[in-house]
Amino acid sequence: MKNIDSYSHVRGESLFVDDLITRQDTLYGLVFDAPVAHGIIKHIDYSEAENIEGVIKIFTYKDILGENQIGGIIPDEPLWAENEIHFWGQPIAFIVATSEAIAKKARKLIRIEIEKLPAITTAKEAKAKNSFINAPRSFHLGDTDNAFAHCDFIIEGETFSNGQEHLYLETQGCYAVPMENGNIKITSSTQGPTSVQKITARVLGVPMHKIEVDVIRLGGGFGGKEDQATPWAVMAAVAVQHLKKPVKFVLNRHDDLRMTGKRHPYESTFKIGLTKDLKITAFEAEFLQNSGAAADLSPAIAERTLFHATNSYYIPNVKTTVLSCKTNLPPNTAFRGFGGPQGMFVIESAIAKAAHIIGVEKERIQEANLLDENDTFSYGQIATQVEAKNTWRTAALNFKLEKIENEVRDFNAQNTQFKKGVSVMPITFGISFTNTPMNNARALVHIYQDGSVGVSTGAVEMGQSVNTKMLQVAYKTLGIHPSKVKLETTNTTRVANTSPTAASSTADLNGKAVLKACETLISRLSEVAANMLNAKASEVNFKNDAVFINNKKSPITWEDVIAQAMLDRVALTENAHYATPVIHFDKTKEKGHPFAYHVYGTAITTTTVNCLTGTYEIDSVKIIHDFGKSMNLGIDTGQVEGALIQGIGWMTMEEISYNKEGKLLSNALSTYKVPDIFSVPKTVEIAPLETKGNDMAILKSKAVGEPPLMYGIGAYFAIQNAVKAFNPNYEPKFHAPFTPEKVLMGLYE
Ligand code: MTE
Ligand code: LUZ
Ligand code: MOS
Repeated sequence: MKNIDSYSHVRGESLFVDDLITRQDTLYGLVFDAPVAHGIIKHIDYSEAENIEGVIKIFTYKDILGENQIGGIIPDEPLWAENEIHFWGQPIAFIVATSEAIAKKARKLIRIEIEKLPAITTAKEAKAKNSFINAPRSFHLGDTDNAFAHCDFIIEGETFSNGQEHLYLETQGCYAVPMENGNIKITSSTQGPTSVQKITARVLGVPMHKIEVDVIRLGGGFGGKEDQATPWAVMAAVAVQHLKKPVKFVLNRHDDLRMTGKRHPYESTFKIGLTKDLKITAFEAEFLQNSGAAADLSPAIAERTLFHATNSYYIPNVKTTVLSCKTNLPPNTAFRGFGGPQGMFVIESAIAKAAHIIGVEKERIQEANLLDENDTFSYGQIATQVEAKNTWRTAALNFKLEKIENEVRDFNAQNTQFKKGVSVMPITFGISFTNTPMNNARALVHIYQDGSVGVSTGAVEMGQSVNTKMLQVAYKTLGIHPSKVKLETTNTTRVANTSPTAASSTADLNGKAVLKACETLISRLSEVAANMLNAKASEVNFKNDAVFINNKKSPITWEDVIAQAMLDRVALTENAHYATPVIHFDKTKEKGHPFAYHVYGTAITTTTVNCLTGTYEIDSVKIIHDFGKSMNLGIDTGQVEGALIQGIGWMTMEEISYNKEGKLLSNALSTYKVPDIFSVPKTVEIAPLETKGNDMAILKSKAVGEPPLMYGIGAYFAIQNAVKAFNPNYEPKFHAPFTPEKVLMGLYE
């Protein structure tokens, strides 16, 4: 089944926030933000700006009737700065005018005097100055000290992975409209409608029921709208509360790039110990997370770094620590993989360095340490239904890894200007919010009296096609034609108290709720149909828009049963709640069973480096991916492709750059390079692994949104191998992204 939005997308008919028909008295918002990264506000003069014709009001923290506080996990972030500024781009005021152009003109006329303070821009600097978001976290397994004492090889090193801009096609935005009695309806481009509702209520000082949040769909989120869609919606709502007029606020690309956080840059150190037979017996790592100026989701992201610090390997002795370092950058936030990729880059770097020093191929160490059934993760969960070795071996066999390696060797022996490199990248990713209480969802299913169906869930459609999957669950369970099912917008009045659409778990959590609701409706309708046909309810079965008795088609249709149910006064609406069973985690011990299951896979990447220029191409990426039993292979393959390219972008070309003063230099698409059609590997092959599937996954179809991003890490090491093939003096460095500039330096160092 195709994505149900594809027709309206292609015709340009799909609605996003900026497409909404606005009320004629709509006003437009624009943020006035900090022009330095750290400082004390001495004086602000709004008078000139306020005097422009068409400027209605400029809002500051003084206009907040509730709390000036938007922090989610930790209350450490004001909506608008009060006296101190903590990052370049921090919102200070909100200009509301009759047009965007007027608001822009006004913004230029605001005069601000700031006493500058020194800015911290790197995690290392923050650590040196004891500037942290919260206390460090550590995971322990076994005894690393003892294990290192018995190792044949001990290798230490350091790594850096840079941030990443989400670059959702649709920038952040919202439209807030006053309703009666002080109620406000906000249409927001958010992954977290409940967060928007809750934080808006807090800042406005009103109960949550006064705020309705509606989400049609997002033009991409990638984690960037899990927490950071909220401030804009709250600002618009504050203005609505005062002015009683609708306010629309869609950020332009420059403002969005400057004011929003990104993937966290990490500076990390590692120590890895191996025995002669290439078994990794000990691993220690310290991760310095550049959290930015406020917590946002950083503590949860830091936690996931620890969960994925050993990737697909079983290491019996592990000690990992993460420090969320407070700097003067915009608060960094969720981004596909959520700290997992940053952790996995470090263990892969450690293995690469060990391989280089020991003088073996990296793959030999990787393969010797792949996770097996019943191995223990450092957080105490026992690995089951493990497919690490299976995906590795299937990839090696099906894609002829040995042949690829030989061809690369031959090519390199015959060529000097061009060198090829190959890498193998296994992934293991845990599915569930690591914060156990968040693993729940609800669905509201209405069967209308003509037999058509409306489904509401807490899931937000952001291009990942979750609505299509929800529709599949509903029509299959109800036994009706897909055209009878409609997915409603995501709305807090229909489905409340939702977790954000995140952690790749949306289809699992909301899908299980849809399944439950539909099953309850079917059992009720079975009684109705049984009465109509003088049969037993247990003999009734709904299929192809008809009623079957003992699998024999009866003359009664779906519509007939619905009509009878109306006459019998049987409820045609069901609301279901699903909470993931089994999972738990004890933060005091840092042990438990946090994940419903894991997703596995292995990618083989080949690249060609031009050793004259340092430029490179990714020749091919061949992947064996564990989809479980995919409920929609077209959509799931699309997710793997998109995530792979996003991962390659992070590892090779996307270079976020701030200057020493904390000003974003890569502040436009002319200075920030994302993968385009020309940087896509010439060959991408994705094959599903044959497995039994997992019962905790919706219809045994495993979560797919985030895990494949980490295949992109393979590109880094493939390029590194090509550099090694050209320059025998090259000392491997682990400093992503591996841009052509860095490749060139490596080729000639
Ligand atoms: N795919 C598209 N097209 N657009 C997106 O914004 N976000 C990713 C992934 N795939 C995203 C996407 C992220 S970060 C997550 S967590 C998952 O989708 C969320 O959706 P799911 O839980 O339904 O997989
Ligand atoms: N968001 C979150 C996430 O709040 N908790 C998580 O565990 C998570 N994991 C991945 C992506 N987003
Ligand atoms: Mo995805 S980082 O969980 O939004």
